[in-house]
Amino acid sequence: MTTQQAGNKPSQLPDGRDRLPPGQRLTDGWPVLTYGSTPRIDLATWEFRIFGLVEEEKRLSWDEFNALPQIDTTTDIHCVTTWSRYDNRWQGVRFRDVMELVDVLPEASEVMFHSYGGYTTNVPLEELMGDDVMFAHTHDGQPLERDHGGPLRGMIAHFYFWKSAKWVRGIEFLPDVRPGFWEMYGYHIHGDPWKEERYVGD
Ligand SMILES: Nc1nc2c(c(=O)[nH]1)N[C@H]1C(S)=C(S)[C@@H](COP(=O)(O)O)O[C@H]1N2
Ligand SMILES: [Mo]
Repeated sequence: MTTQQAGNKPSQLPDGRDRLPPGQRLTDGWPVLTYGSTPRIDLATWEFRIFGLVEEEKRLSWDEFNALPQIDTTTDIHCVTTWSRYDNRWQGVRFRDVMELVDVLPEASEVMFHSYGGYTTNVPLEELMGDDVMFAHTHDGQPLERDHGGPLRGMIAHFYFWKSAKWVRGIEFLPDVRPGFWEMYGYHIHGDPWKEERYVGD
């Protein structure tokens, strides 16, 4: 991994926090971090399921998903293994716009992301309402590579990158906090990089 030049890049976020969270270092490359193997996904049978605490469950085909309003946004990646990568340009669909397709029951407070291959990760619902919380199919102008989660991955810039589920295939609304895959194996249940919520006990 090479070190990215921090030179011309803004070093603070609009709210005054350091752009680079504590204990992180910049990289130009984009490492692949997958537990297990990359699933093979056929777009003809690809399906996105919205379920759990919803009035009525909903399933979307690839075409239906891509017919949703599209956004274009640029975010930083922060991996818990300490690499960060600035200025990733993503295109895809905002989380809020997916959620709007169903009536979420009032008792829902948490979301579990589910992936092809069995990976899961949990995030509090209220922390998914931001403009740049999305499902991405395009990175830096190219269709997302399979190893990086193509055809579709979650992208949540304000958490460590394990919260951004590759090969995402559904969201489940839940009444309480349940640990996802890495959260069950000792990663922090919340995962805020600026608070260094890396592992259990941090
Ligand atoms: N489905 C799935 N999503 C996943 C993972 C995984 O193993 N499976 N790894 C997570 C972790 S720990 C990280 S750091 C990022 C890595 O994404 P990348 O391989 O595109 O860099 O994906 C996250 N999403
Ligand atoms: Mo990670």
